[in-house]
Amino acid sequence: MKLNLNEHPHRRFNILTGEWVLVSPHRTKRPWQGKQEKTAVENRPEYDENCYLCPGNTRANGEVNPQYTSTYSFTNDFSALLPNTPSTEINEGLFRARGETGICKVICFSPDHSLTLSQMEVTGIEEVISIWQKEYHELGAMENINYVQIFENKGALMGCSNPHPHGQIWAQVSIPQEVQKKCDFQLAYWQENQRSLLKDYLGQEMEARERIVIENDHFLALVPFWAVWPYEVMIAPKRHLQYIGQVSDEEKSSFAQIIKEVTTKYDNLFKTSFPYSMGIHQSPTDGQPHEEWHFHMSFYPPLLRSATVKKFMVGYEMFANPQRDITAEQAANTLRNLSHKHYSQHPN
Ligand code: H2U
Repeated sequence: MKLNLNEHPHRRFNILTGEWVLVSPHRTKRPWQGKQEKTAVENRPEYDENCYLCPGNTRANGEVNPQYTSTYSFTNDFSALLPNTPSTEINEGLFRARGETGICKVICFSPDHSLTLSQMEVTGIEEVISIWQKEYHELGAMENINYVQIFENKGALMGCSNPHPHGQIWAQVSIPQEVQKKCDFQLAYWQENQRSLLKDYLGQEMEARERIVIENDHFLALVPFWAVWPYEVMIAPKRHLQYIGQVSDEEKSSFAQIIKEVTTKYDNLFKTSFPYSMGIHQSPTDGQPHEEWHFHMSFYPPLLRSATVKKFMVGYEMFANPQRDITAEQAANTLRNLSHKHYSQHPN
């Protein structure tokens, strides 16, 4: 019997990490008697005098933010990584540890407290991309910074501490393990084929056209074949770019546009300010050429069925490997068919 990816339980391979996800499409009809949470209706002011990130306000450590009018970055007052940590090792039998140096920054996307990426103008998102480029360049040029991780936690559900539109950057001497996996798989493919693994994958997706959510002149947004989170999306450039600094001004506009459209579709899916963790994976800043790298941005959103019902990574996922019910193709189809106009402006 031929395997039918819409019916039969199967495993899918993540070509970037070497990990597998169990897909159980036959379970999508199972009854739900789980937790139902209440949706909080958010109506935020443009300025909040109690927000640590609004322009002109005093932060938790007593520093005052400038009256910034576009984006603003500062060193995290409670940084998880510090620049002056001893880089020595401890090897005591089976107890191993190593000092880790790094720098953590907070990036305010806009002075307007009420906005999220989906509600910002495309030109405002272009400014966010510009500050990511600048920070990647400046931090990456520093001694002992071999990787620059740009990310955003959005929504209280993801542990975000403040609704003001912002993200973070953690830059450090080690290459984090998620990134290292992608380094290894992309390098192996590059050495074997002299081509980019992710660019070849995007080519195959453009032929299949089953998982593409949005395509514009320079970027694709798709639900990866191996997606773990129900509505996971990857945004990647069509051109083989190793890092965000190589995005041209023309491409930046396409990038900003596709970020706005993906986040708008997300909000429209369950008519809520959609929570997610977003991260950009790109070439390390360790001085190596890294031609194998193809940069990409991934959104991992926890919601499954509604604004209140989320997917839990528990049980089998914790002890065996990730599992999903709705297929990547079903999720892509749902997202593709959603409006690219924000529901708050079109209540019906
Ligand atoms: P999250 O919302 O993703 O937690 O990010 C907010 C970061 O902002 C968090 O890491 C920092 C926190 O340490 N922060 C400051 O650096 N100064 C402040 O006054 C408040 C929050």
